[in-house]
Amino acid sequence: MASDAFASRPEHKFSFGLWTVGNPGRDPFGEPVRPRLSPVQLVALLGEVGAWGVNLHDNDLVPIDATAADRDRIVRDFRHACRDHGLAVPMVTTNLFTDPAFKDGAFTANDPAVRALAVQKAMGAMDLGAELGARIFVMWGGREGTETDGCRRPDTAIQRLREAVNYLCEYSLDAGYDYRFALEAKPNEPRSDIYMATTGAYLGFIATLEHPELVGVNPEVAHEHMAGLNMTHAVGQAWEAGKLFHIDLNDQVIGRYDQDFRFGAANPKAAFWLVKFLEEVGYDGPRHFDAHAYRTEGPEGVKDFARGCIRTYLILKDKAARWAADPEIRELVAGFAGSSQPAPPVGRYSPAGASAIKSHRFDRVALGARELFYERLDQLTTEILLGVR
Ligand code: GLT
Ligand code: MN
Ligand code: MN
Repeated sequence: MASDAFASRPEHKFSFGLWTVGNPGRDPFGEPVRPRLSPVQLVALLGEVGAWGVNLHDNDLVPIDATAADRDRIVRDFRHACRDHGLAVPMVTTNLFTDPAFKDGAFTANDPAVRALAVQKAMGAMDLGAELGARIFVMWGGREGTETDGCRRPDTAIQRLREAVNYLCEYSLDAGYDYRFALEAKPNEPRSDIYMATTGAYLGFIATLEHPELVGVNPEVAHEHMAGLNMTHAVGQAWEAGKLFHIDLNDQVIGRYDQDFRFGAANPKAAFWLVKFLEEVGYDGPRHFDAHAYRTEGPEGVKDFARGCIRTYLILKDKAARWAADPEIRELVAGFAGSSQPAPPVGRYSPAGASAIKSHRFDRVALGARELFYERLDQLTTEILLGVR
C-alpha cells in the first residue's frame, strides 16, 4: 500500500485541541519543557500536520482576565489563522477547572455564586464558539467531585449539574446557537473522585434532562481505561442510543497516572476494535485527539506526536478493512453468526410467542458443547495487527 494511503483527508475530520499540541510538558513534578506557542502558531502547526479541525477551551484562546477589546482582537487573529490554514473549529468547551474559584467544583459547588459564575463562563464560551462556527459544546467536569464526601451529598451534586445543563440548553435555544452538548466522563483526576465517572453514568443522566435531544456524550479512551473499562463497549452503548456526539481519542495504561498518550500508543488492539467499530457504523463526527506529546519532546516531537495519532488511526482503519475481507475470518464469523439448532425467536413479547418459548425443547447440552473458535479468530486478528497477514 502506498504510504500516502495513511495521509489525513478532510472527510476523516481529525481534530486536536489547542491544549493538546499546545501542552508545554508541565507535570505535578516538573516545569514546562517546551516553549509556549500562541494559538495562531498552533493553528499553523495543525495545518502543517494535516489536521482538519482545532478545538479549544475559552481560556486556551482568550485569557480569563482579557478586556473586551483584547478578546475581539485575539478572536479576529485566530479566525484569520484558521482561514489561512484551512482549519474548522468544530467544538469548544469552557475551562471550569484551572481557576481557584472552581477548586470545589463549578456547576456542583456549594456556593451559589460559584455556580452562577460557572454558568456565566459557560455562556461566554458558547458565545465564543458560535462566533468561530462551533456546533459541539463539550462539558468535562474536572473539578465536579470530592476528596471528602462530607462536603455535600452526591444526589445534591447531580441536581445542581442537571440545573446547569438545562440552563445552558435553554440559553443555546434562546440565542439560536444550535449546539449539541457532549458530556465527558472521567472517574478521577484532578479530584479524588469525579461525579458521573463513566459514559454510562452520563447516558443515564441525559434521560433526566429537559432537552435530552440536545445532549449526548464525549467518551475518552483514557478515561474509560483509567477505570479499567472497555472503551469500545462504552462507545457502542452511546452510538446505539444516538448519543455519540463527539469522541476523545488517546491512550492510557490501566492503573497508571493520567497519561494522555498518543492514540494507540499503549493498547493498539483496543484501539483497533474502537476504530473498527467507528468505521463499521459510519461515525461521521470529529475524530478528536485529546492527548499530548511525551515530556521528552520539543517542537518537532510535538509534530511527530500529532502525525502519529492520525497515522495510527488510518493504519488501524486499513487493518479493519483487511479484517473484514479476510477469508478465514469471514468463515469464522459466518460460523458463529447463525443458529446451531432450530429455536423460536425472542423478538417482541406476545403471549403466543412466550408460550412457544416456554414449551420449546432446547438441546442444551449441544449448545454448551458448541465450539466457537475465538482463539483462532483472535490470533488471526493479532497477526493482521502484527503485519504478517
Ligand atoms: C482536559 C481533560 C480532557 C478534556 C478537556 C476538555 S480538558 O485536558 O483531561 O479530557 O477533554 O475540557
Ligand atoms: Mn478529553
Ligand atoms: Mn483526559
